[in-house]
Amino acid sequence: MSQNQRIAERNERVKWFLQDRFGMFIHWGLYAIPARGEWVRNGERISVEDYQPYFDSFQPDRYNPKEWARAAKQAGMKYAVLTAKHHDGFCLFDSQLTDYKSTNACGRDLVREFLDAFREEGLKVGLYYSLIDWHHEDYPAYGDLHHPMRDNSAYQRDPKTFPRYLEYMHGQVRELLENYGKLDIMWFDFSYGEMSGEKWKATELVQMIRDIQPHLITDNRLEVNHGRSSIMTTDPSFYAGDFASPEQIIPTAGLTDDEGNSIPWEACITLNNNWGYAANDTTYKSAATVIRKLVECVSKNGNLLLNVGPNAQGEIPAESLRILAEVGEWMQANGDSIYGCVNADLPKPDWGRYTKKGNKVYAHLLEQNVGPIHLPGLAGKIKHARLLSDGSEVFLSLPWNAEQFSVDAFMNFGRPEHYTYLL
Ligand code: FUL
Repeated sequence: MSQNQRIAERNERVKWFLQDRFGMFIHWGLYAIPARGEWVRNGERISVEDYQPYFDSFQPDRYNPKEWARAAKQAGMKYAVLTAKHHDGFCLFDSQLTDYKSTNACGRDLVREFLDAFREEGLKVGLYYSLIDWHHEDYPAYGDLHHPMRDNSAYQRDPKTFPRYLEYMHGQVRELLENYGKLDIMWFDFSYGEMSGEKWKATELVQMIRDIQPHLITDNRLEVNHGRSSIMTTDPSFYAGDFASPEQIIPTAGLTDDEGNSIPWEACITLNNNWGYAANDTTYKSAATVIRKLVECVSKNGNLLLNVGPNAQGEIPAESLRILAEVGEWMQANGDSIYGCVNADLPKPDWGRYTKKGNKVYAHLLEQNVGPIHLPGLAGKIKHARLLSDGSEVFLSLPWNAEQFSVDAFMNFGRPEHYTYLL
């Protein structure tokens, strides 16, 4: 298959993804109990034995994924990705290949319940699957790579049996593909050092995906690590995935391939400073900040996957829900400027950003009190301008064909700080 054909097939697969633009990332697992983030076991060098009590006492009685799904939908999100297995190796699904799974801990297949609930709300569904596994005895000690864990003998594993781990890992991906209905995304995480690509038997893995669920899209981390997640390989075999996955950053100018063509990408960003639940982390982003980030992603042809970290009871933290609801209010009124929108191919205005759909340009005024608004690149092209949220006309102090108009009139109405103008 030629490179062009591969790109054409990828473009076909990612159509819905580029349309949907906004998704929910959910990091949930045993680490919600210590409540210090999902890296706690590695970061604090907790041995397998000392981590075991979290498995023994994991009873998320308030887990009601229907509520999660409603919160995501109301926020304007169109898809969601749940950690089926994070680096600690705990499986939130009923794998036949391990005992280290939620059905043994709390008697529930958390992944199946998640999938049922989100599909019922009409959302697309994805599963995060960690390539790294700190629990599996055939997985090399992660400390051999870039973490001090190698000094901890209780933690270390003999890496000689790595092929067995690969069988396990491929087997689990097969279980997810075969036993859980139609999935929309497999979100692999992550490669590092020489552990990338064929070290994971990535070609085989992706072939299995194509054979079982050909429509399904994957991120690029079978090939790259989280620091390099904005990069898409130019490897002609293309197993690296369908979209790039920049982490906690929004690429300055979007992402392109070697030929300068835009590639699909999704920035994954936390709502506070942690992926997994962290009880003391109150550094939440405001709804306005989330909206800005979403607009910025879309204005550069990207998606936003916004993370929440449910607690050990199975609830999304109240503050996260509050922010999501506020984002949802904005999306309710302004979603047209997000879904299916792309880069407007206009100079970036200093007051905000443009997004675009067909012959409509959405002007997102992100700064307050900026005075007369200049519309770079739009001189003579505007037929009319409306406030997207209610359709009212935008008062223009200058003729339609001018490059600037005044929005002072809107500043005094006590409307939210973020306006979307439909031009
Ligand atoms: C990283 C992981 O190590 C983090 O825990 C988190 O899952 C993030 C999305 O990817 O690489």
